[in-house]
Amino acid sequence: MTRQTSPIGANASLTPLNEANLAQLNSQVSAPQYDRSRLKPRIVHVGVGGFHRSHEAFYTDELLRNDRSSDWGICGVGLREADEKIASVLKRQDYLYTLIIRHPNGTVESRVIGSIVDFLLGCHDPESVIEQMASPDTQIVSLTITEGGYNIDAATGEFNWNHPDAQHDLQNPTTPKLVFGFLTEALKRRRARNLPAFTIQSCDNIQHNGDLTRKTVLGFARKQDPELATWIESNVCFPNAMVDRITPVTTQDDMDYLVQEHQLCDEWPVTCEPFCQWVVEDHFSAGRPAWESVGAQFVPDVGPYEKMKLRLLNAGHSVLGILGSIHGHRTIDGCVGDPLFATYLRQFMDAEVTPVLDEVEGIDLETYKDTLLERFGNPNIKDALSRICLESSSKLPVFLIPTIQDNLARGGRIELATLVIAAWCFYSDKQVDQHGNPLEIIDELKQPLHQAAAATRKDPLSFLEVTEVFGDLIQNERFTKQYVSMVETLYETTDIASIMEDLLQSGNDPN
Ligand code: CS2
Repeated sequence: MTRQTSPIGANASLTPLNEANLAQLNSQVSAPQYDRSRLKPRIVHVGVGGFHRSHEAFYTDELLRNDRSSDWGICGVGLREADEKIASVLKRQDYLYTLIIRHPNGTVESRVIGSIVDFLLGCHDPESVIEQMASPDTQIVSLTITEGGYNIDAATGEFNWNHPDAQHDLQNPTTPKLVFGFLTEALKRRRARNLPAFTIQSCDNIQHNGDLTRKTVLGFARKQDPELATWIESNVCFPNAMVDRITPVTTQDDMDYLVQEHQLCDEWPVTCEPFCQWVVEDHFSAGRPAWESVGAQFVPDVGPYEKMKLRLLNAGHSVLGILGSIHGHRTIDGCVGDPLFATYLRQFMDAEVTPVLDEVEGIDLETYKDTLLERFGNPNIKDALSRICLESSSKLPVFLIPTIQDNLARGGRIELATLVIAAWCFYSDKQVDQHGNPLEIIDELKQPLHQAAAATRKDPLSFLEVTEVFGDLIQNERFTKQYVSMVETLYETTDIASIMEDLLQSGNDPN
């Protein structure tokens, strides 16, 4: 086989990543040895971001490497115009990409993942996506659509049917925009064709992600065809799952690393930490890969695992993300390298989160928290706070606000979490750190949050009036009293570190 070289003339020995070049890769790059041509797109995955590529696609690649008889391939799907880039990069690379696993001690593993075998763009060709989902090959449709993709209004806890895309999908079921529209139409066709249902498997950071997906898909189906809804109810499984692997945004440095170390030209590799966890409920409508043979855990009830991970890891990220951004930190490892932030995070976990968690079988919470701090501190994972703070309006109602609510209900401590809400108000209002450097805020609710936050001087509770984020938190006097005093101090001093220090001090105070 002749090696295809890169058109970049300056470095004639650069190898572009594609199927034809797999056998020629530098021996330090671990390439799939299995025959990709016999894989079937049995999994359709919606949302092929970094996380899917470091997690489900990685587990599936590992399985294919270990079991040559397995033919579980993945067809990636993007639904938005923003997915055009990943669609074209993956196509050029025969759907291959490199996973760069960076260990804390500096060891780096580069591994080409081969489990994705196709990619479709729903925004350009919805029919192709619906038909792929409706194909007899498809046994699982999995989703990484982000917390916001579930479109839940925190004020009601329900799907927001007023969303223009939801209205569009109900009126145009064969050209949908939202994943729920695609799923409903595909299931409708499977039922009409007497094909078995597929499993819908959420891989997002949401408590009871499967149950929530089920509720929304049933809602869509009911509004169109109640009999279809009944069929879905008895045929489609929606396993809940806890997913975990820290996956920062890919940077130019990642691409340069592959070029320099391995003469490999990958247009969109993914970097991640070595840690990886997937805990899934074992309800599948039409079979599943033997992911347990490559480390996934199948359990009867994922609830306690999900809650532990969302409330400690994801909320921990948000605590560092918002407080750290105001302080002027840029990355998660930068934050935990600062003793004040590391201590604050640990106290938040110990004093406010641990008391509201349930027993988690086989997990010692103290060890779990120690491991989180080590993972966050991995100096080779430069996880930017801008990624963590991205779409905070759909993260905090899942990661942090429920802990405040639980503690309000049980008379537990709320101070450390409340400062994060007060700081988020300041962050949304000022949009700069305390040194005046601009903060890059990407959030669907950026404008309404900014407006509400900017009115704080006149009405200290104005930020909490964004009820689609805060629900009825504004009604709780204990919370609002604490919140107002923190907002006032923050606006007066703008010194987040000294407020954090004071809180830690008062938390240690025996009185
Ligand atoms: C992060 C997550 O988005 C966030 O704010 O907390 O992406 C986190 O890195 C992953 O859930 C880790 O499994």
